[in-house]
Amino acid sequence: MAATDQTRILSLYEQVSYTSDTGGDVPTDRTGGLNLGTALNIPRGRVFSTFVQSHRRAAKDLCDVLMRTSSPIQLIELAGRLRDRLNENLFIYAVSFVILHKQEFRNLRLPSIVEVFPHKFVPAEELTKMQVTVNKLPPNQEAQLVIEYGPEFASTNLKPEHRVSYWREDYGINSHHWHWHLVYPAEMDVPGDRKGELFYYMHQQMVARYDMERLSVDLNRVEKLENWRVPISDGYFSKLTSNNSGRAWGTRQDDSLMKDFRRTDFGLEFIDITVMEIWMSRLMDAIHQGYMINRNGDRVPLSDNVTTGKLGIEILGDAFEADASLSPNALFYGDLHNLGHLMIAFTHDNDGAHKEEIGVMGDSATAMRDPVFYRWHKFVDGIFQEYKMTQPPYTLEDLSLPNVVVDKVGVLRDNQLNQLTTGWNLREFEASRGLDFNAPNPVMLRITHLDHAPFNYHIQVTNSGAAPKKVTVRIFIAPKHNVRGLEMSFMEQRLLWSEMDKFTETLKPGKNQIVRASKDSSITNPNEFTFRDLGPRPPPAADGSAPPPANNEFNFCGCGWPEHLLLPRGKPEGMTYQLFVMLTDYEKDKVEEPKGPRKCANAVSFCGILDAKYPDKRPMGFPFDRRPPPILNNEMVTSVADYASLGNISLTDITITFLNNQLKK
Ligand code: CUO
Repeated sequence: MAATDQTRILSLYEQVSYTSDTGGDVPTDRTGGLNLGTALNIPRGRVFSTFVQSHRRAAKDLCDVLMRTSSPIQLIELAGRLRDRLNENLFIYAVSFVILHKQEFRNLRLPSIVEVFPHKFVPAEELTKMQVTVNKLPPNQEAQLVIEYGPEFASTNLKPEHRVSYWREDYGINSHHWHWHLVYPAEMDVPGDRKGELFYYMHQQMVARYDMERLSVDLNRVEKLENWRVPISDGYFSKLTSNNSGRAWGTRQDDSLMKDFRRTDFGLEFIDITVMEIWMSRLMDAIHQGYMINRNGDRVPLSDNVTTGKLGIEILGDAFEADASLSPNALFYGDLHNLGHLMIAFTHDNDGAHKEEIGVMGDSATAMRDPVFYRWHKFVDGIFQEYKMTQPPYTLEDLSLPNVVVDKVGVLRDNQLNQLTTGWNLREFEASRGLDFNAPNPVMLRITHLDHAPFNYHIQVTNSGAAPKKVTVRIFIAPKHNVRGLEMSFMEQRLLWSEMDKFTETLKPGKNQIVRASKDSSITNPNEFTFRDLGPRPPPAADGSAPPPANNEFNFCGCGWPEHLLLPRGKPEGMTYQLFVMLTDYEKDKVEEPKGPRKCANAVSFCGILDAKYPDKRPMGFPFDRRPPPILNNEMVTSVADYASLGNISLTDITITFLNNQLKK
């Protein structure tokens, strides 16, 4: 790839909100006579929401045009012509979509969304204060311009929910969520292996991790939002702006009610809560009858025990998310998840009487900041779990692996066994890439975030077979005790298990020692690329030595859980978690993949692999996605320890201690 393509792509992302044009009719000379369909219907300065069907339509219309370009130069040229005419958020979404989904552009990297839209991550007040500082600077004055943000974020600690603000408002999880919905968009006709199932699993895991975090700060697990006719107890005030002119996101007072949707500015039909309840009821009927009904009136069976065709969870995920192009019957099963986001995002102004903007629940880059996000997604997950409970428990054959015994497992950090630590760390972004401060120097943004000291898993395994054996290693953690301090039953703990890593190993006959670094996790994205990372490379040093390698040569597409939140916070006095390690037979897990180099293969567990199949044949979440068998190895199964009675599974207590200071890494 020519470096200039990457550099020129960056110019499309820079200060995208600050072009002067306010939209309107696009003269044909600017579009080259292109038909942009409904893409121009979303005004500049307004929120673009993939939860709104007409916005998805606009994105599809724009992406269809941009996908016809066949080289970076063509894309840069065409997108450059359209940039100041289109809604800024839609524009960035569409250009990013094309870069990710078109084979020819795979070597291009996306800059961090934090730098593209800083106002979606940092309160307007902080940005304005910086602008005032810059304005007061005498001409040519050199000054360090840094906006500090966190760790208290938008909270006061007066309300229990504020204890986890640092987590909900973390830049990394919000950036991950934006990327995930870009990689797996609804109604964009992109091939995505097991997309509906991944929608279920990735969001289930986000809720599991949120619950782990809540237990770290002595909060009970989040409650699902399934009664839409009672007030939502927790309000949310993001203090962010939705555009560069200072327009605020909608807010939600404590104890607000969801109301029938009556806005005309989002191109939607009016939607009643009653209709949402009917859709929920139809999904539940399908789950308990064991099939959905397609548009022809035929039955579409729902089962995860299939050898061909889609798993039931995938069909259900497509219908529920919803993706009208994949749902068996979008008219009948509706658009429940997406419209839930919207109804919640408009509790403050459901009919537009106050001309207020949508709340943060309406944008995938901001939704995870709001406590209600997790209540809504726990409801969504509850429906999926209702389905999972209809599936037969895994059998001894599914769960065990003959001739393989895990002898010992431990995690090591600085030679300390099973003692992990978390604390605070800092990450810098360049705010002046997205916002024009008219400053002499770059304006930096320094965000405080939770982090952990890196560690290694050490796993001792005996292969008593005569031949080498290829296995999949599956690692999860969960808190050992509930909020009352009691050990949990299998079913109470089941949905807390959070995937930490999944990888393959070949065991030689006899003893084996597996060492795996935490930073290699299959769920995480090791880094967010800044403009600087992706920009022109520095010239060779004066002594002729080569410049440091550019950070953009890694296999990376932006999707993935932030590496710094791989571990839950834990407690200052230490908190006990259980580490669950399971080895399964690779011959049963493997998936035949198309040949060719893998691209975007970071974070496969949550993000899959572009242009390839999801690389694990088992249902996602295995083995915790189903209830346990009543009896295993002649013993009743009551807790996870009963799974660990199998030789290929091991359970280890570890302690996570929150140091509450700057972490030394
Ligand atoms: Cu990702 Cu509801 O799907 O936020």
